[in-house]
Amino acid sequence: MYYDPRYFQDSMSLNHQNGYVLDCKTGDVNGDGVIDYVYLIGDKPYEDSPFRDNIRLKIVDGKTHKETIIPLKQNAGYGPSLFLGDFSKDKINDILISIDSGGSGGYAFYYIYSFVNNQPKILFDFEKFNDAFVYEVNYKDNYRVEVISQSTNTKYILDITYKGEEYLSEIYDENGKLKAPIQGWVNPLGGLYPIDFQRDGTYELYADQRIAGRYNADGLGYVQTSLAWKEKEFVPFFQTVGIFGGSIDDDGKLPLPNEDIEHIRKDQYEMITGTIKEINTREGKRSLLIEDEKNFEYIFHIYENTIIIDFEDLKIGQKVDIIFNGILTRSIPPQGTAIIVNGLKV
Ligand SMILES: [Ca+2]
Ligand SMILES: [Ca+2]
Repeated sequence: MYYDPRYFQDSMSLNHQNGYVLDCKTGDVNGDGVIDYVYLIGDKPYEDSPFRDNIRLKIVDGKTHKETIIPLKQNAGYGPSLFLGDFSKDKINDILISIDSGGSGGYAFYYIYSFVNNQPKILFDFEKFNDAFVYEVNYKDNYRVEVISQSTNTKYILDITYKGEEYLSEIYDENGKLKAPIQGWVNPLGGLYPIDFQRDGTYELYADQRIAGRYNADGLGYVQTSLAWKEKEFVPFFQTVGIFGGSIDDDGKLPLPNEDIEHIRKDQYEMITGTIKEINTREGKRSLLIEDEKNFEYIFHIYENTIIIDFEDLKIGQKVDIIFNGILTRSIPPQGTAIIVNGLKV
């Protein structure tokens, strides 16, 4: 905690009712050349927890001692902190606020305010960034994943060969063809860092967003976007994708050949019992739309190795057991690849 008795005369009244000082930085933020005092104030709702809520920005004008409170839309989380520096190219400090969400996805909340002439103005809002930067993540044949960045009109191709046999053989056949379509996704903003790339006293932003594959913990890399202030907003000027490496000893291993029924390890497989709602054939590929007892829908793809008991008799409304490898896409409805379709006698 930091108080300056000369300029922060009401610091003594800042007791638990009025919140805690979570961070404090000094610098001229209103542009009058006199150092101002910038605080993040918040509550500690739980004893022994670093969680903070009701976080707001408080600016004390160094010259007039006048105080301004700026509420924040996302105002709860962990490790709230301040950074002062010029982003908007007017050589007057702006205020970067960072708050970690604490969620498993590693998301964080970021705002940048300017306070020129004592007028708060928002320069960066993480929610607008998340809405503007839209991605598509598609698994492709031959152990590739494409990441499409709509906002920058760019496509990145990731090689996931390093993921190893176990991972790859679950989703690819022995020819490197995907057994079923799989989509990943790009997480919301996880990190936002001020960097003065040109060393001219104005900071740019470096943003990173995690690329997730089959599930959130299945990291495929990071989308890294550098942004600079241009007239009235931050615009991307450089974007790359950072990928993970594999061991140099583990060179180019290919997935195991397709499992056959004798080799199914029982506990690896799952079964869904449901009713056939649709039988689809598209481009020679068959799939079943299944509704289970809880009215959840699934699409199961039938591939050449799928064992179908009584397929001729499969019809809409029939009850079936679908045995699959436990992997479903996150699409709606989820999709999987059937290993066994067993038509039940009604
Ligand atoms: Ca000032
Ligand atoms: Ca500025």
